[in-house]
Amino acid sequence: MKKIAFVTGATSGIGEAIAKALAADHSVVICGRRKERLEKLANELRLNTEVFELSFDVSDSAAVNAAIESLPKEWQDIEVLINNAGNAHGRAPIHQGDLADWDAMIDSNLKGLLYVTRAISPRMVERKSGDIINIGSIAGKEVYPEGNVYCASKFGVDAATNGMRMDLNPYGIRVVGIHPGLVETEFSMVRFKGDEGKSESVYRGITPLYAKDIAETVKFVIDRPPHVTLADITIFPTAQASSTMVHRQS
Ligand code: NDP
Ligand code: 8X3
Repeated sequence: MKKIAFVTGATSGIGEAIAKALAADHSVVICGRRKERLEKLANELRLNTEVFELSFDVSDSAAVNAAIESLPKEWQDIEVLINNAGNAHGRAPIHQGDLADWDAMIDSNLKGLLYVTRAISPRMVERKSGDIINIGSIAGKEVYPEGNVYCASKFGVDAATNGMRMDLNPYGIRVVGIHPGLVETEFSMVRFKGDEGKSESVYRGITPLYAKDIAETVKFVIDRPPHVTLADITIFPTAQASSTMVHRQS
């Protein structure tokens, strides 16, 4: 068995690309709620490596613990944890926000990341070894209008990442925050609840980042020698300069 990587949100977009990139030199645990997608990805990855599928909702702490406890013994020593699962749900001014959307974002993006880390990190501490890579967002560095709660969830991820790095520092565990700008995935279709027009407009007139760009960054981070931690990385498409400044060709 190769070193084990555990990737949340592997059924789509950035997580799927990370699982594919890591499969070259890791055994991978792939996670997500959609079982058919997990199965399809597992069949593809099994051509290159050992794969274990875990279907659970990261926002359900009991389900997170049950899933991780269900791992066979030989899969329990996870060396690389990629906390990627998450989404934006809606985009609205604060006085019109939808409470169910708010709960989904805080519960999955922030609490889910914490639940998974709480379940996996003790064995890293015991072994004094491991990498934890949290996929934050530029939305966790700069707020933007109508991004309120999504931004708050990602600011939370940034704070939690920096806190984890301190707490795990005595054990030689590397903790990394990767904060992408606009990446073309299913993200905007989820955010805008299947509205293709709104979703496409997010990437109109630019060459966005692609999931593979983030996966290559993750691979680069992991492949640094053990004394090097790339603690905090913001990655934009070249057309983007900040959360609110994007140069679009008309
Ligand atoms: P996608 O919608 O393509 O993928 C989201 C993934 O997260 C899916 O695999 C989904 O799996 C999983 N997921 C969402 N909620 C849950 C949950 N409650 N429990 C388990 N899994 C969940 O979007 P991206 O790939 O773009 O997003 C991945 C991460 O990157 C997110 O954290 C997002 O905030 C972040 N990000 C994205 C950017 C972008 O522009 N696309 C920019 C910056 C950050 P399933 O539905 O099967 O459970
Ligand atoms: C996703 C990037 O700018 O849509 O985290 O919030 S943005």
